[in-house]
Amino acid sequence: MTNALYDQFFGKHAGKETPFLILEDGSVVTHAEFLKIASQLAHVLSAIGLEPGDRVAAQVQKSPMALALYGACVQAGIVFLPLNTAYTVDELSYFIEDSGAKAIVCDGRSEHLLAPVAEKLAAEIETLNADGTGTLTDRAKLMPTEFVPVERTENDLAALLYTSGTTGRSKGAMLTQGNLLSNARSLAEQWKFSADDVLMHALPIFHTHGLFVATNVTLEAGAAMIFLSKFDQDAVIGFLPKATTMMGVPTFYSRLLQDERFTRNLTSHMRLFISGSAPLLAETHVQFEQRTGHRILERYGMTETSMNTSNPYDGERRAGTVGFPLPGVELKVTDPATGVTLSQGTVGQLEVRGPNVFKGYWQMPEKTAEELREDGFFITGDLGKIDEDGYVHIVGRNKDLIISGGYNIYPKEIELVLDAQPGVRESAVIGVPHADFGETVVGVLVADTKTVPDLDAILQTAGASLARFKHPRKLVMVDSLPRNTMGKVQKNILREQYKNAFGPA
Ligand code: MLC
Ligand code: AMP
Repeated sequence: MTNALYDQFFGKHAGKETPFLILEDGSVVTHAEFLKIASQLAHVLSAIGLEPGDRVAAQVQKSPMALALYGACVQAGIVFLPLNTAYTVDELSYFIEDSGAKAIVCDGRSEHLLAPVAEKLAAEIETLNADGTGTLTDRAKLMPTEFVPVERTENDLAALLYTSGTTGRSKGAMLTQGNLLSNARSLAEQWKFSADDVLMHALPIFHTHGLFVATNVTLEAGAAMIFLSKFDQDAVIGFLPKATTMMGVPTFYSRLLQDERFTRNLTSHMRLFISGSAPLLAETHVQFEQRTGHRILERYGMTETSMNTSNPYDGERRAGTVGFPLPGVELKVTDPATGVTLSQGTVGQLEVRGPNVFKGYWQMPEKTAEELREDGFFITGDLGKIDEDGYVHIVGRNKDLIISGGYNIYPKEIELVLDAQPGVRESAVIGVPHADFGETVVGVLVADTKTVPDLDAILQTAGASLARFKHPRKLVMVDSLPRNTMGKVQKNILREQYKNAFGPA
């Protein structure tokens, strides 16, 4: 029987009484205990009637049980579909229906909201609350603590992670066992993770960063994580003396730099700080080194590809760059119009190929064909160049995307909501610099000639269907939107115009 993901990340830790999760209350879940919980959950998934390849959609708060659900899916051959806890029912319904999930796991407080979706799909619904209680846990407790893992090949799906599309319709990125395995192995090696490491884990576990980069690397190395329920500055600073490494989005590091308790002394024992998911300002990199003596290691990845590049562990970590392609990952810079490879130093679109690159978008062959070439290169939508020393620089995006505090926001999705509001003729949504979140959302509205839009009411209505982090932080009225000769809205002009909306850029 083979299930390489199980063997590598879970099975090999059977019986190991070393810490895996160190929790905020000081309690510890060992590797062996974690595997037992995951096995019990795998039994529940089987008892529900889930077959290998079925999808489990989970919108649950971060907890050891929530993480063990991922482990359970790996063992039972189920495709894990984690969902942002900020999503509204409207947003969730789409993901759950599109994936055809056979089971939904949610907080007890959302059960009544998701019950109609579950009914429509004839899906089982189980609850898992932030404190670890719920129907899922009740059932798991009655189950055996060992589960014979289901056979899986490296080409079988392990997870479905939704990423929004430029048309406003989200796409499910199909990640295989092989994608996750190869990436975690490579990262653990590059970043020299060992069983002695303790990772500060303050990221959410519904995205690639917190779930696959942080967790899989820790599991690969047999290391431990300080598993905080969220990024809480006091908790991070309080627990840092117990950590050896940290992973975070740039907002984590810029927030820590604002805290006078975050000193050279506090961080002197740390081995490594890693940043990704959004651009780390060179300025933050420099300030961080001045304050702590550590050079943050910046890496670059995506939901569809996991990690593509990384600054070196031993060599120079160059501020404002994302380092070199990981071993086995090919990266080229191409002309967006022709796909022809450009010469070194020229800015173009970044394309990547390797064992890390996903299998395609769930039930969207046309979208897959648009972005994943037949020869295996994936068109990332990021713009960049490779410098004379081989470092990759990301200089912009060829996709209409805002990244706020590490969360992706697709303007089209918000524009569709704004356009439907009374008094709005049309809208354009842009990202502008923001000191805390890196970028934040501004909605530019053109009024209908007959009605005057009520901006407060618009924000409130938008809030009913869009997750809070997607809400425009500012709405402005203009007479008309700037357009080019083709009639396309020139968002670059708007971005320039509103770049200081939240203070000097
Ligand atoms: C929370 N809010 C946000 C937000 N996070 N708004 C915009 N952008 C965000 N990222 C909302 C809250 O709901 C709240 O609403 C208000 O903003 C202020 O909240 P806060 O207390 O300041 O936020 P906080 O809870 O501290 O969260 C901020 C954060 C969090 C940066 C810690 O967003 C975070 O953990 N981000 C990490 C995202 C991540 O893991 N991305 C990886 C994607 S994978 P109100 O109602 O109070 O105003 C990927 C691939 C790769 O990209 O390469 O890794
Ligand atoms: P997601 O779709 O959430 O996985 O986000 C992936 C996107 O995040 C990439 O396409 C990049 O635009 C961005 N990203 C990730 N890491 C970095 C980084 N280190 N620097 C700049 N952008 C990054």
